[in-house]
Amino acid sequence: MFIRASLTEAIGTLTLDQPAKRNALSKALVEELLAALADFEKNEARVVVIRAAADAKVWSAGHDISELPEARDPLLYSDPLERLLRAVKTFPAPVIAMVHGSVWGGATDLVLSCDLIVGDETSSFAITPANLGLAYNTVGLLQFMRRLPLNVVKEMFFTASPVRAEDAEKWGILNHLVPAADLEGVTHELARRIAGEAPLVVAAVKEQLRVLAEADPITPEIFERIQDLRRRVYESEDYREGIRAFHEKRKPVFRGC
Ligand code: YXS
Repeated sequence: MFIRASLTEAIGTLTLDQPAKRNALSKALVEELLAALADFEKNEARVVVIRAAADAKVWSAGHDISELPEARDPLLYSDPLERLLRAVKTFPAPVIAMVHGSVWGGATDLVLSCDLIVGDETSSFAITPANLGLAYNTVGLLQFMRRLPLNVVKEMFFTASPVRAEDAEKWGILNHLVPAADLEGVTHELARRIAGEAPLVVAAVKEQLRVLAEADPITPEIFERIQDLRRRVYESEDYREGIRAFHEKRKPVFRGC
């Protein structure tokens, strides 16, 4: 088991707990999260909290790099991480990310796909395709564009640097930045408050906001241009170098080809 799941007073809690791989979102860990979310839906959870174990320094290291395919689109619609992001966005109740520790890559997309985010002073958020030579996907870019100012999105993607907690609050990644000692209390108070509201209204408003926010008309030409741009990246030697460098635990040398 790579996660722990519990449901108390209509509040579901998912705890990422695979410290040996820094809670990397592997297919196996994601399948457990998806199964737990399905169980929460069946048992009519009114709020879900996603968190890491209390002593984790890394909330999640993002996509499991050892599972990233080479020389083809690394983030297909059917990719486990993409399936998880859609499950969180369509879950019929609010999902709160409770963040203690650093968040990397696709895990930052997961946190931004949650409905509310509460972090403490140890929280940081990085999106790292530029570290790997990886072609990020359109749904993911749109998720960032909807949640953050464009200049902030560009700085995060162009630098792949972690956004520290105070900037995460300033830029709107966090709903609330609280001291680590208060993180669990504040998050659960928020969850309890939501769980006490009319669940049909909360579920309908969440889904209405999702379908309205995702109503992006993309013309066929835009679609094909994006595919062309991404194919050049994921078929590049730089992408292969990025993956190789991670496995060899060294800094990649990107040559722009
Ligand atoms: O060497 P062992 O077997 O002990 O395993 C090491 C790492 O290989 C493993 N690990 C990971 N395995 C698969 N996928 C990962 N993302 C991943 N991250 C870590 O966990 C063991 C401990 O790692 P170590 O020694 O580096 O831990 P640390 O405490 O010194 O450093 C923690 C991190 C998170 C700062 C460091 O592990 C790190 O930088 N990890 C990679 C973070 C990252 O770049 N994630 C992006 C993944 S790609 C993704 O999410 C998107 C597709 S995108 O690229 O677009 O953002």
